[in-house]
Amino acid sequence: MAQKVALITGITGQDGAYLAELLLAKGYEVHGVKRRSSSFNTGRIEHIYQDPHEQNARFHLHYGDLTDSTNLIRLVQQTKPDEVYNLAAQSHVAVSFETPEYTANADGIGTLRLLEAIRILGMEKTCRFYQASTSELYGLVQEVPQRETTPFYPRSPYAAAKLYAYWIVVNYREAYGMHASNGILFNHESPLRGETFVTRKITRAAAAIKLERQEKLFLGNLDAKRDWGHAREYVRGMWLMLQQDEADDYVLATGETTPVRTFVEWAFADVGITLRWEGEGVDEKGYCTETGKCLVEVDPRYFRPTEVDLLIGDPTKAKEKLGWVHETSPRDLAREMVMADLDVMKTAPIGKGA
Ligand code: NDP
Ligand code: GDR
Repeated sequence: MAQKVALITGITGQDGAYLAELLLAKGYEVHGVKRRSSSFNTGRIEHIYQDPHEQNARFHLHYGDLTDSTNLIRLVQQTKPDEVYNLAAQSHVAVSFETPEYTANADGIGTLRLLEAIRILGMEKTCRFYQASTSELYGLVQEVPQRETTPFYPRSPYAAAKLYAYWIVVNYREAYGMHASNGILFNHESPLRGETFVTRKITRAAAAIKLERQEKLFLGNLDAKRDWGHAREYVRGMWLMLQQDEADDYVLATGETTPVRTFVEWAFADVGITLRWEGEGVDEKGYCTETGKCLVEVDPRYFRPTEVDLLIGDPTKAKEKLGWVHETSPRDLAREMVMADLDVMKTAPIGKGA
């Protein structure tokens, strides 16, 4: 069988790194789109980097941006992919309130640009398309657990942009017969998770506080509940979606939900620190040790103008049609991330502003 070619946008992100690893292991030729940055932004894919001068290199990086149509057309034309995975996005929900127009441009219209590039080049019948859709589409709770048929109610500029992307993918499937699928993925984390998402912020801080490199952790809403799975397992689900005879939309989730505050307790327990909730209010104290040292405090600056309170997914369709199941529980995920951050934090800069 001829070697398959994949084009991945968002290659420098958490999912891009795991997906590239998976596809290379399956024998694909992989092309990744990265943005120009004033500093190195390829830390997550260093271990699979191949020198372009090497003969038979199967991993190639290209500069690009979802806000640049001509760039996307050229990349699709040059690489002639069998499968396109659109993972690129301004993916931070809180940041989308600060940069709503850019988020709409990259996450919403960016998806349209990529679909159009495929269509303009006459590849709509040969090139399969994966769209990184999200459980944020469910937003304000309409039904639990959330499944493919649950109505959407986006609660952020990010979710509204992803809603457009979701529907334009469905439309290109119906209008042009494209093999285009939405993966409605619930939160997935890993040691490669971006440092400003809540799980990684917590595991890094627990490790840094244990190593006496940080005094305190400031967080926002501790009562939000999320369905957290392992990113490595979720990228396998993306690939499975594109191997089906028919394109379709699928939820990937664990079916278990956990409050942010429980994740805090787990992470600190994993570094050997037992925390007690001392409450909020005038004497706001947050989470403190038995000796009265308060290590985790709530800072309203991290509250969102509109919040998504509860996410819990029902992955039955993915299990029945794709044979996809998650393996790592949220509890084990937290432990894996903490252990990895204990190593990282021995040498890494702490980083301000997360
Ligand atoms: P990350 O934030 O880790 O990665 C996002 C990637 O997109 C990075 O490579 C980033 O580049 C790139 N990017 C951002 N803006 C642009 C742009 N304008 N043009 C080209 N590339 C761009 O996200 P994840 O890996 O966690 O998520 C992957 C995708 O899945 C995203 O679309 C996200 O919205 C979606 N998603 C994620 C979930 C999760 O829990 N992780 C759940 C559901 C959906 P750079 O490194 O230069 O910033
Ligand atoms: P989310 O992930 O918004 O679900 O989007 P994030 O980890 O940012 O927030 C999860 C929940 O934790 C609460 N929270 C905090 N969040 C951050 N980032 N920082 C804090 O200090 C903090 N304190 C409390 C949040 O309010 C929220 O309720 C992620 C992204 O990967 C999206 O791209 C993806 O689509 C969804 O997951 C599914």
